[in-house]
Amino acid sequence: MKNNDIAIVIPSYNEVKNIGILIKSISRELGETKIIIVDDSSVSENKKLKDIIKGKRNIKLISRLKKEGRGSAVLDGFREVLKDKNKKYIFEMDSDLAHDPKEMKRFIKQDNGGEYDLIIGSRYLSGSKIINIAPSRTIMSRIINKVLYYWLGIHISDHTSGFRLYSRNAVKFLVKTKINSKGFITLSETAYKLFLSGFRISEVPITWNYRRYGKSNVDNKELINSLFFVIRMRFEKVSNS
Ligand SMILES: Nc1nc2c(ncn2[C@@H]2O[C@H](COP(=O)(O)OP(=O)(O)OP(=O)(O)O)[C@@H](O)[C@H]2O)c(=O)[nH]1
Ligand SMILES: [Mg+2]
Repeated sequence: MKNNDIAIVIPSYNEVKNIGILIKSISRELGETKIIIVDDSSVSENKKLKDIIKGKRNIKLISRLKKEGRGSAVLDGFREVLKDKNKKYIFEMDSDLAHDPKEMKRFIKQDNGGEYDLIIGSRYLSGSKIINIAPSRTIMSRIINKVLYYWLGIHISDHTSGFRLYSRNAVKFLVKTKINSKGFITLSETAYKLFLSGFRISEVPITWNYRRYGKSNVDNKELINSLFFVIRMRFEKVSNS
């Protein structure tokens, strides 16, 4: 895998403090790899972001200026990636420093030059670590993940991790598929739809850090709504794709 084959899609909402640190650490790991930031912050926050990335030709900023959900942001990023025919491997990661670019090598190694269509960075494998995160948050996440494991019959340990590596084929499939959710639960919907269509899925252990700055975008209401969404999802299967 050459660095020129890789693109990284990063959703962001009020992450100005984190993004500068993140892009430096990505460039330490992968050099001047293509980065697509899909930002939903307000005009003033977005302007600060523009200043941070000024002059960096490998970074493309898509400014939506309205909070439209993590999932829909990543899909917009995917559409942008596909414009460049060279990009064969597409990472997705959070912008709050929860995901460490140093771990990208592990995904690349696991993929072994294209063995998988989706590799999920899992918080729940042996070798995974969760740092500085309140037990109540992890318990809720674990409950959702257990429900998904049995209910959807897709045997992965972490359906809602936003640190992932996709093949170009998987990304092409996802932008053509009807995706019904918009928030973090899109992560489960995309994994499920790839699974139902026979794409090759695997996981690697990751370390999940609590966000360095800023505040969470997920509230209890979204968590509960997401749980009902995935429960209904099984009945819809691929009929709407
Ligand atoms: N573009 C865009 N990005 C979003 C939106 N909601 C969340 N994000 C980004 O998606 C990533 C995950 O959101 P977080 O708020 O960190 O959710 P979380 O990781 O479950 O929660 P905490 O880390 O506890 O805050 C972060 O990088 C956010 O900036 C959104 O509506 N639009
Ligand atoms: Mg986070």
